[in-house]
Amino acid sequence: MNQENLQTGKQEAIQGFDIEGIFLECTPCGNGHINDTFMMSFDRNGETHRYSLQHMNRSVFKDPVSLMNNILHVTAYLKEQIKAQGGDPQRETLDFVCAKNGESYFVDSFGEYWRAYHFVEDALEEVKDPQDFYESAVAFGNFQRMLADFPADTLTETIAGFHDTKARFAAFEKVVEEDVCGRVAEVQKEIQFVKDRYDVACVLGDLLEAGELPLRVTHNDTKSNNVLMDNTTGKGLCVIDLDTVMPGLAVNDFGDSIRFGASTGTEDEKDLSKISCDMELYDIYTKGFVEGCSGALTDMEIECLPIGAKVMTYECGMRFLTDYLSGDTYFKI
Ligand code: ADP
Ligand code: GN1
Ligand code: MG
Repeated sequence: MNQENLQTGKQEAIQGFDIEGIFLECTPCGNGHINDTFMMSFDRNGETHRYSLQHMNRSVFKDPVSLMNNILHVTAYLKEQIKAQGGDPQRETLDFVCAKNGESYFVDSFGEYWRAYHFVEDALEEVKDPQDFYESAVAFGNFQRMLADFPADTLTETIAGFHDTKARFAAFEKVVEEDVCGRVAEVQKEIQFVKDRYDVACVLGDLLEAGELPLRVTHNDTKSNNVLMDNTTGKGLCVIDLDTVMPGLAVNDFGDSIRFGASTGTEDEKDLSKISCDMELYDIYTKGFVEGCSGALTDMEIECLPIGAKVMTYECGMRFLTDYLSGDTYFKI
């Protein structure tokens, strides 16, 4: 969607949700790679109320209505669990605002889909130190524990084969062969790196097929900026970015957090000598995640956690490389 249409669609969306009060402002927010996120505020009787407004990425999520149904069911289920534990269901999971027509999403005049959530106040997505990282692990572990009995067959697969690393490998090989942007020659070393590790692409899929790892309802995008940390308690408060909640592997949820959070550098660091896996952070996260899952993980899952870290790191690198070779069409970079 071009910038001009996005701005027009955004203005329509601001009016499209069932929010009382006088509109104050709408500013870009967050640093996600997929959706366009804004923070909008309204004045109601002299008090400012904030919301996150998101334009859903239609080229990534082909069926936004089913996606919103997933989120509707998952958040309703989580709210019951949170209430039962004495928590605050308005803050501890995403709480969305309906459009004026009663739907959970708004469609603008370009046919683009928008949604609005109550903004989670007094919380930050930033993991500043090992203790925060531990708390984010507990939050992702808890998330999985709370969804342990969720009826998985009611969820639509929002991105087919999202963590099917073997299928990702096949897609990667195809773009290398096609070389539509003429970029293959300059990244030979990286391409070879991926090709030399085909066994990493297969290992978890094979274990799943053999019935050695269970399919669970998982988050599937567990980088630490997808959990908001409570400014007051320092605990992981609200797991966000629920677009990819669907059946998956617990070890992948673990692994993606390690990929992102136990790295000694940021995701887009160009000086690769700065990048390694901090094993202290690795241990801290493992402790938090296993505690958060509260005994729900099988022995085999626990044994495979390190493999999950390797697979998710490999897969994500391969996906970014695939996107580079395709002309940067998927990730916002
Ligand atoms: P993406 O799929 O693009 O990563 P996210 O759903 O993760 O989109 O949202 C992007 C960012 O917007 C988050 O990292 C967070 O900073 C902010 N955000 C989204 N929803 C909320 C919310 N309800 N309350 C507070 N911040 C939010
Ligand atoms: C994307 O949406 P965001 O920025 O939280 C991507 C993840 C990647 C991640 C890498 C739906 O996550 O799979 O691991 O970028 N999400 C989707 O930063 O593709
Ligand atoms: Mg995100």
